[in-house]
Amino acid sequence: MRPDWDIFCNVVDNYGDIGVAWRLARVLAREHHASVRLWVDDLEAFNRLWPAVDAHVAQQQCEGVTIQLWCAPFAPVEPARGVIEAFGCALPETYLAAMAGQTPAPVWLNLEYLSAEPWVVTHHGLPSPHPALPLTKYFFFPGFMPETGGVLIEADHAQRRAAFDVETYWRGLGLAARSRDELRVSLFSYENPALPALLDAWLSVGQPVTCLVPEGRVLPQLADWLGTPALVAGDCHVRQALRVRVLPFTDQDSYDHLLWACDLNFVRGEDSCVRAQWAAHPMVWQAYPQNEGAHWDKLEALLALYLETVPKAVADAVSGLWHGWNGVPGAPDMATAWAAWLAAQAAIDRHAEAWPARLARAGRLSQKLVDFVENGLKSRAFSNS
Ligand code: TRH
Repeated sequence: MRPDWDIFCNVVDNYGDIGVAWRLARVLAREHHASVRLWVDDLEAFNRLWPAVDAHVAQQQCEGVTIQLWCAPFAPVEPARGVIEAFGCALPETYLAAMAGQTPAPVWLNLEYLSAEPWVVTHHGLPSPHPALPLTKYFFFPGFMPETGGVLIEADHAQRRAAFDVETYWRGLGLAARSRDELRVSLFSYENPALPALLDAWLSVGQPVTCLVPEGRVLPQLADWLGTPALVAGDCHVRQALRVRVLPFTDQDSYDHLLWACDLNFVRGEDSCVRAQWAAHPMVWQAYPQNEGAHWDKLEALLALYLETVPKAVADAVSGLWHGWNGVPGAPDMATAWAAWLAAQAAIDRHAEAWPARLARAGRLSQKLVDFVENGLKSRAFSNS
């Protein structure tokens, strides 16, 4: 039977491409009762964030989704009703030809990267006709405004977060309950020149900080600062009031738990940034670094939106720390930025708690995709009749 969705994902680097594609596939299958095929060219990366996926099996079922290894040559299949190429990965030529042969042709979407930049509103949904085939691709932009494609979220996220028992979580990690003035911080980041200065700032303030670091790219730099040859999951190092603990890279749902438990989350890229916003705790975002500081525009756009309604002193404290962490020219040094952030912490907490209500106004990406495809297929059926 013709599936509802084919999602194509080419894992470029890191985990964001597969992270978004997998989250979307799960939501479409579970909440929209859709039949979903997810084509992924790197099952090893997939297995890291969803260990139930077997990296050695070319076709498998997981969470109601059919997972297919995407490899060349591409065997003929009947294309789905809605076809998503995630982040501009080019579809196989034979698959495109099969799409062109269908009546009605599938609704074909390029799912773009999330951005808060204002131009997203006018670019969302724009068509791009194929140069040779009778097919049109539409640019689908996730975003923070109702006029965009919205953001990814599960319908039951708020209930699950409310039911989450933080003390049980800490016990599961082998940690005692948080002491009164202790800060628990998660740190998911790329290599970052600002890291040593942040750690120095934590040490010099002297407030107890427990820093929980999922395995990944930042570990060599962290090991350098700690003066240890290497770090692996399970390692714990204490320097005065700072405790650094390396966590195993977990599945996506368990990573949410870490975000829900911590007082402050350092996140990066796209998916973890959105999850930290839904977690309703303060966050610091490291934008995916691009040439010539192009990512700083994205950073400014999100800051402008995120801080739209907060008093200037609080906004300055948040943006100072984000700027410092992202190496924005003219940013305050990390010691100054951290002191300002601490001084505004209570107000930042309140803002983070209120933010998901604003975020929800953007609408749910999965629902908007479903509507876009249904409307597209209806109008095609109409014009063919
Ligand atoms: O891994 P990333 O840096 O991905 C990036 C960005 O998406 C960027 O925009 C893109 O251009 C680039 O990839 C190619 O960060 P991101 O987007 O937060 O994705 C990480 C995923 O990993 C996310 O789905 C959460 C998940 N994750 C886990 O499942 N377990 C973990 O322990 C951790 C730390 C993350």
